[in-house]
This record gives sequence, structure tokens and C-alpha cells, in this order.
Amino acid sequence: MKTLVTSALPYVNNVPHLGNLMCVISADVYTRFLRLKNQEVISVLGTDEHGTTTETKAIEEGLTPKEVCDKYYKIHKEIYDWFECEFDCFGRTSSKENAEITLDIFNKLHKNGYITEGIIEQLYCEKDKRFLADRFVEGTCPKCSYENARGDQCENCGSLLNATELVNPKCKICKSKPIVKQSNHLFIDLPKLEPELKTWISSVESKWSDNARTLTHAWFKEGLKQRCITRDLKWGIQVPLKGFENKVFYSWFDAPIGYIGITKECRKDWKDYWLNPKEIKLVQFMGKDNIPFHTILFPAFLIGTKDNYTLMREISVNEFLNYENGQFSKSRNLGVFGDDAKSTGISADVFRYYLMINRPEKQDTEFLWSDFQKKNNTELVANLGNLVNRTLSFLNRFYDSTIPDIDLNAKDEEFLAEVKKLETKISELADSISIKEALKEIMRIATIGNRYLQENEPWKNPDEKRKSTCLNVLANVVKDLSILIFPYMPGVSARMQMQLNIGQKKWDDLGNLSIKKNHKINTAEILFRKIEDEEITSLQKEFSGKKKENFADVDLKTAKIISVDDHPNAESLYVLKVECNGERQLVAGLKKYYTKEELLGKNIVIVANLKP
Ligand code: B3M
Ligand code: ZN
Repeated sequence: MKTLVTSALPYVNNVPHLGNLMCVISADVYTRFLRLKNQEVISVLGTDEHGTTTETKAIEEGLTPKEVCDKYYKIHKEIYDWFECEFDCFGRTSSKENAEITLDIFNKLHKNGYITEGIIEQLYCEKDKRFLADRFVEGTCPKCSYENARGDQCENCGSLLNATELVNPKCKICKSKPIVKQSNHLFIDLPKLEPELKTWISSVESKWSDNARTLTHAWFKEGLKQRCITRDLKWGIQVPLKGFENKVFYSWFDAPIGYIGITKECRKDWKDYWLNPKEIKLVQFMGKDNIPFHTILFPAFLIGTKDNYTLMREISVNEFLNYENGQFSKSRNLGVFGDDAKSTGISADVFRYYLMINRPEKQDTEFLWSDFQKKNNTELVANLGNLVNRTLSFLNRFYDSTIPDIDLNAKDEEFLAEVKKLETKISELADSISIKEALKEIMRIATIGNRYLQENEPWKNPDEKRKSTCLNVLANVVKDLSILIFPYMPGVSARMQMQLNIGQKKWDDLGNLSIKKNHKINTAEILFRKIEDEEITSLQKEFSGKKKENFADVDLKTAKIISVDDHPNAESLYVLKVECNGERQLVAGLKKYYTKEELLGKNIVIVANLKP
């Protein structure tokens, strides 16, 4: 059985923040686990490029949608590379391959009678002269009264909405109130597909996360409805039917199909993965707002073709990561975004560790700099780093970097058995995608390793046998840790294996005491550095939502000079009174350049928003 891993395709129009990276990194960790275990796996990621979000960004940046996609696709790719996320396929939903597959799927759905036509009332902005699909509208959620609900979904209660349901809708471009206008559209007939969907769901849901199961059942309980799959937009895949020439597919139609399109873009053997349900285990990672698209809509598109598509078997849904008790916001410079993580001077591995140990698996979690510092200093520096560094330094110092003899006693056996037990547990947790729990157990091995080191005190133990055995055993435990930590911190894992002077190891090398007497190791080097208080305070400040001063923030105004006096205490300064929406006093170093008479009565430009 081969595994196909996907991570929700991030919208291309935004720079992803650490919360968005949660699911991408999770998918990467899981894929690396499978690879360590010598399982066959490919992973798929790419950018979700069609739809209104891209069109909005294009308007904002004065570019064409295509130019926006080209620009941000590159930015996304660089960010995932920096975070050491390796995907076998990294592509785009706007590729020609995706258009081909999307059209093929649509044509089959149409031929098989799963597409219906209907007129929908849509919001139309008379000022901007355009239909306002989904995200161009904001308003109050009809279900929970949240005031900033989007046209397609309320972020507060998670309900999927039609823009016309919003109470008090506003056009996002110009803030005016849109009118309701009629437009002809295509729908996927979910009620007709319901029996087949239900059969499929009951065959796989036992492996789904709770949140995925609950939400999917809620949809059935409410009754499946016809869902519109077309939009009055230009940027997208054109609908191939007469009378629909000016419409494109809704981006949520071609985005999940994009997983297939991207695989085709990158691999000739794409059919071996996507049209091979018996041999392929499809595992999908996403944030909680993406659930119904993956448990109902995407499977419905595939089932309706009557082709033999590979359907999802396992799903891992993360809740949200908040930033310092609020939301990430690029426009308000709030939170760490992929492109500024580099500038923090903190390594990608440490970010990956923090995100995974803080993974919102059952409920939302917080990114807190104070917690980040604490976990780095206590868990990485004082626990894992300490064990590795002390073990290897003692070997450098006492045994000239050569692994000494081993002679296990009952206590050593007991310790090794404990390690082994944890490794078995970690293996099971990794298989069931309990990424956070697995990491906690890995860190537990470091904890008991430190305890074992402390008990044996090789730095002062007069018993030579004890001393050498302890360091031999710990060199092997460090080797195990270097393997276990690889999915989370690949860079750290490589450095540990380099210091141990061993090649890249696999899961099978766990627990086998394969580092033997006379093996030469390299010089120990520090793996993690402590993060000091000042550093954390300055990072907190940098990403606190305070705008960095830039030219656009300077408030320039014209003012008329009404009096000029010498400054009582400074030779080069004048005290000016100016008229600028009322009287203001300024102090200016103009004395060297102008006489009082020259200045009096002049109109000048002042910076009006400096602190007094
Ligand atoms: N781009 C939504 C999101 O990033 C959407 C996911 C598509 S997955 C096919 O949350
Ligand atoms: Zn408008």
C-alpha cells in the first residue's frame, strides 16, 4: 500500500503566516515519518490560484491575476523551502493540467446527470459594476451574528453561507451596499449523490478526526443541497457550456481537483496514485474550515464521474493557531509571516518544533513569544541539547572521541527497555497522525536519558565499566533521538548524525545499539542556543502590530509661519509658531540658513504627526 499525502492548497494571494504553515508542516512531518519507515509515499502541495481573492489582490497591486499568481507562487515556494517542507509535487491550480482534469471531471458529472442549472440571486455592486462573489462581501452572520462574516463562510461559527444570506452586506471593494441581481449558474446535485457519499463515508470515517466526523454528520443532518459551482468572474477555468461563456468554475471546484492536477503537472505516473483506490491510501491535512470541501464536495465530484478515483481515507484537521491571543494580520503587521521568519535569527527547526509541540489538534492554541522562549530554553536547550552535547563532549574528552566498551547491568537493561517502549509508542502515535503526542514522547526519551546520565555520573564515576557503558549506551540513545527527531527537525537530525559520524539512519536502526566499540565520533557542537529575555522582548515588539514607520505614515501638512523667536537655550534653533488648523509651536534648526524676516509669513511643509 502506497500513501498519497496532501496538504490544503494555500491561497496564492497571501503570504502564509505560522498558522497557515501548521498544516503544511504537519503534512511534511507525517510524510517524513512514513519515509523513515521505508514506506512508499508521495506528498502534494501547491497554490490555490483562482477566484476572487486573486482578483482582489490584482486590483490592489495593479497587476493582472496571472502576474499576481506568478509573483506569489514564488514567494510561497521560497517559504516552504525555508521551513524545510519537501513536497514531491509542488504546483498550481492554474496549470493547464488542472484545467484538463477539471473539465474532464465536469463533463462526466454533466453527462452522468449530476449537474443542474438554476438562477441565483447574487449580490451586485452597482458602483464597481460587478457581481460580488463570496469574499467580495462582508456582513453579519445570520446564524451567530458575528459582524465580520465573509460571503462564503463565517469564521466565527464555521457555517457555510451564501452571500445573499448576510445581514447588512457590504461590498468589500468600496464598502457600499450591494443590490441583489439574478444570474444563471450550474450546481452539483449533492442530494442525488447522497446515497453513494454515505456508503463511502461509513467505510472510512472510523479513521477520521472527531472534528471532521462531527461536521460532516451535521451536514447530512441539515440535508445536502444543490451547491453552486460557477461564478461570474474572469479569472478561472472557463465553463465549457453554451450560455455560460462569461463564467468560470468556483475556485472550490477546481482547487481540490488541483491535488490531482498538481500531481499530473509533476509526475507521469499520476494515474497510479489518483485512479488506484485499492493500492493508495489518501491522507489529507487541512485546517478546520476546509472540512466539508474534503469530506463531501470533493468526494462528490469524484464519485459522480463514475471513474475509479482514489478517495480520501484519513483526514487530519487542525484547529487554529492564534497569535498572542488574537489573529494574525499581515496588514496590521501582527504575527510572524513566512517571509519574515528568516529575519528573526531563529532557525526553521526551532519554529517547526514549537509549531508541532503546540499543534492545535483538539482546540485552538496560541503562539506566545514568552512560551516560545520557555520551550526553546527548557525543552530544546536544557533537555535534548543538553543530553546530546554532554554525551558527545564526554566521549570527546574521556575517550578521545572513540566509543568505549559496553557491559550492561540490570539497570542499563531497564533503561533501554524503557526507551524501547517509548519508541514503540511513538511509532503507533505517528501512524495515527498524533503528531504532537509523538513529539512529547520523543522528548521524554531525552528526559530519561538525562536522568540516566545523572545517575551514572560518568564525569566522576571511579568505576570505569560504569562510565564507559553509560556513554556507549547514551551514544546509541542519541542516535535513536536523531532518527526520531528527523520528521520534526531535519536540520538538527542531520547535525546530530554528523556529530555521531554516522550516515542517515532509518526507523529500523532504532534500539539496535549499532554504534559499537571503537567507532570514532566527531567533535560535539552546540545544537540549540538559548533565547535571552532582551531578544524575546524585541521580537515581541517587532511583530506586535505596531507599524514600522515608513514614508506613507508621515503626515505632511502645509503651515504658515506666524512668529519666529530665538530658542532660549540653543544657539542654532528658532522657536516657530505656525498656523495649521490652529496654532502650533515648532522648534527648528534653521538659524544657520534663514533670517527671522525671511521666514516670517512663509508657507512651509511640516510633519504633523511627530510626538510633541
Ligand atoms: N485555499 C482554503 C484555505 O487555504 C483553500 C484550500 C484549498 S484546498 C483544496 O484555507
Ligand atoms: Zn462596490
